[in-house]
Amino acid sequence: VDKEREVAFKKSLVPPVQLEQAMLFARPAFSLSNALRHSSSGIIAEHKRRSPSKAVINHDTKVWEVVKGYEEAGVCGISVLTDTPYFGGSLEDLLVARASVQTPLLRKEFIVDEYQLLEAKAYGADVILLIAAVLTRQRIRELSLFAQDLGLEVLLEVHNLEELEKSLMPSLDMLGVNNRNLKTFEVSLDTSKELAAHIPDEFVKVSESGISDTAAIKDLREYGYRGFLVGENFMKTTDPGAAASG
Ligand code: IGP
Repeated sequence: VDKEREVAFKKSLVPPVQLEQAMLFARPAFSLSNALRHSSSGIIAEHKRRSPSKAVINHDTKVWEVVKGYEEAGVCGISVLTDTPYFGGSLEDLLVARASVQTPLLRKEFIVDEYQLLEAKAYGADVILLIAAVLTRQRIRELSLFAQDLGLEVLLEVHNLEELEKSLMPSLDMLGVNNRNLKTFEVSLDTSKELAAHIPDEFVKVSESGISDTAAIKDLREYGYRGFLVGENFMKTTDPGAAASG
């Protein structure tokens, strides 16, 4: 049954050549890593309706309203969840975001295949996420080189030293430390603090998850972080854009 399902799924996909012909495929990407290097805020704000750890975060606001609000708040980048089963997002959300703002966009997704990178490009992303916990070093290399060829930047996410050491390679642009353990959902900013010294300077350091106030950002900045990925704390309000400008 699994095999049948896989075949049916593959048949339902848009052929790669068609993705490459999408209008957005030809546009030059915005650089998130440069935006972070030159910004004093460093905020990457996320569009997130729900998550495995919190059933409902925000089902009321529209994608375009949220991302426009974020852009007006002056964020460096916007992360758009495209995963449906766990986060209730979609590629359509990414497309709407792309039509609404000129800010670098991250496709937030569990990426395991080159096809998803073609999708990311065709739907207007500038940056893709690779999660070290679910990829071998070989796959990280292949996927990041493929992304680079498409003109997409790569944010590589780690949660511990082992994942970090296995992942370091020149084809990555940004190193993200996830403060949330994806298995236990436990959040601790100490994860970012402990790993900071092990991340070489050529990578822009990003701290992800559980960031709830400016004091935390100030603290993380001392450890060399230039990017701060914030989802829930903005999305749980009725006006995420206003929360991001606060
Ligand atoms: C945002 P938070 O705690 O501010 O809502 O976290 C972001 O870091 C989180 O959504 C995230 C994520 C991920 C989601 C980090 N890595 C990987 C899905 C997959």
